[in-house]
Amino acid sequence: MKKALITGITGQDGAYLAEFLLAKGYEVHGIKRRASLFNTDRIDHLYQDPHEENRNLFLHYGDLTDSTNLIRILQQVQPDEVYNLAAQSHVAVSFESPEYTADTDALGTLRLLEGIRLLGLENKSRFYQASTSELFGKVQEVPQTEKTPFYPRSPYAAAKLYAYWVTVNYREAYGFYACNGILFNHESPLRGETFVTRKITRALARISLGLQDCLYLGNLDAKRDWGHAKDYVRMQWLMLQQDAPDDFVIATGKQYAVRDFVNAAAKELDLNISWQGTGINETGQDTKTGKTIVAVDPQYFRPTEVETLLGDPSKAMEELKWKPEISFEQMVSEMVQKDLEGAKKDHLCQTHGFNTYDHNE
Ligand code: NDP
Ligand code: GDR
Repeated sequence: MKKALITGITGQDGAYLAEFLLAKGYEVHGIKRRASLFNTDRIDHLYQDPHEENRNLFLHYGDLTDSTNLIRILQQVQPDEVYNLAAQSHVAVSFESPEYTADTDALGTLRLLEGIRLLGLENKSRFYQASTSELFGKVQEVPQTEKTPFYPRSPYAAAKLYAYWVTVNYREAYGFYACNGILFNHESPLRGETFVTRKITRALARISLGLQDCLYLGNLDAKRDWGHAKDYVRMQWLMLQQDAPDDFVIATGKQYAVRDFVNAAAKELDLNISWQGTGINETGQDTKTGKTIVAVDPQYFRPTEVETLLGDPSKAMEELKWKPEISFEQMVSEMVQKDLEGAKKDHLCQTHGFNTYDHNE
């Protein structure tokens, strides 16, 4: 039975990847940060009681900023595959916490690689690094491929740039089987609530039931190549199953603006939005009620923005025989329907006199 170690198992990709690997018969080990709450919502359906026999999912407390515990876990698990998904992954937050972002996303990657090397596991443990389209930042070429030059535009992207290159370096210097997946944005109902897609689907579902008045967003013109997380974790595994390690762009090759995403999510809820104004004065009205349900709030603008990203996944398609199976429309629909379920529960509580609380971030 193969053993996989996933950092960031409590995150969106970690949850999908754990499910995927368990279905393939892996013994899965995940690193989870100590928090004051359980914080395992995304993997609770996979959880197995520690007293159960024949368990195949194990959680270990740890943190990418603590090399001693990373080394201990690596030594204990002796993984065949390490998926480094843990990160302070929010671009806007990285401007607020740049040092922590660098410590986790850049040095955290180094700590893991060095741990593998110190333990002499470089010939055993294949390594996947969660690299990102944010590396392209201020894009130098359209569409972006594995050969497009990088130009990071945030402390997050700069930290991930270090992680990208140190992964390449350990491959070249010490013969690691180490790969970078340069993944473009990927979403799902498990996406964190403060990323733009999930923020939109949650808010519009709540607005459709009268639980919220308005959705406040930043740059509506930003364009992204959005895929589904389920399709992308399959690719993370595929990269570690080849004869030789390499780096791959994973994308859909299609691009939409944030405004397009809002329109697609609204359509799924039978809402129709008419847009007026431009820039910070742009608003979206519900055509049935005339009420403003989308507005721009400049607090969501970033000091430096990545305006447009569009990936070319040809290499992955040709060499790994990968192609995305879930369309943009299917993904939006799945996210909206899941958030509508949650909103309906809140609505039911409220109509029976119970308070529910929500964040509008
Ligand atoms: P999430 O933000 O959903 O999950 C991040 C995970 O990392 C969580 O489990 C989080 O734990 C954990 N984590 C954060 N800081 C630390 C730390 N210091 N030590 C240990 N664990 C930590 O991200 P995604 O699942 O969306 O993304 C997975 C990876 O892929 C990330 O590295 C991200 O940067 C990268 N990526 C994501 C893309 C996307 O579109 N989703 C695209 C390209 C790259 P906790 O639950 O406790 O917060
Ligand atoms: P991104 O994702 O920065 O691309 O990073 P996010 O969803 O946060 O932003 C996408 C674009 O939407 C614009 N935007 C807003 N973003 C947020 N979060 N909230 C808003 O209100 C809002 N309004 C407009 C942003 O300015 C941006 O242009 C994600 C993360 O998962 C990274 O970890 C990953 O590396 C990249 O995708 C690829």
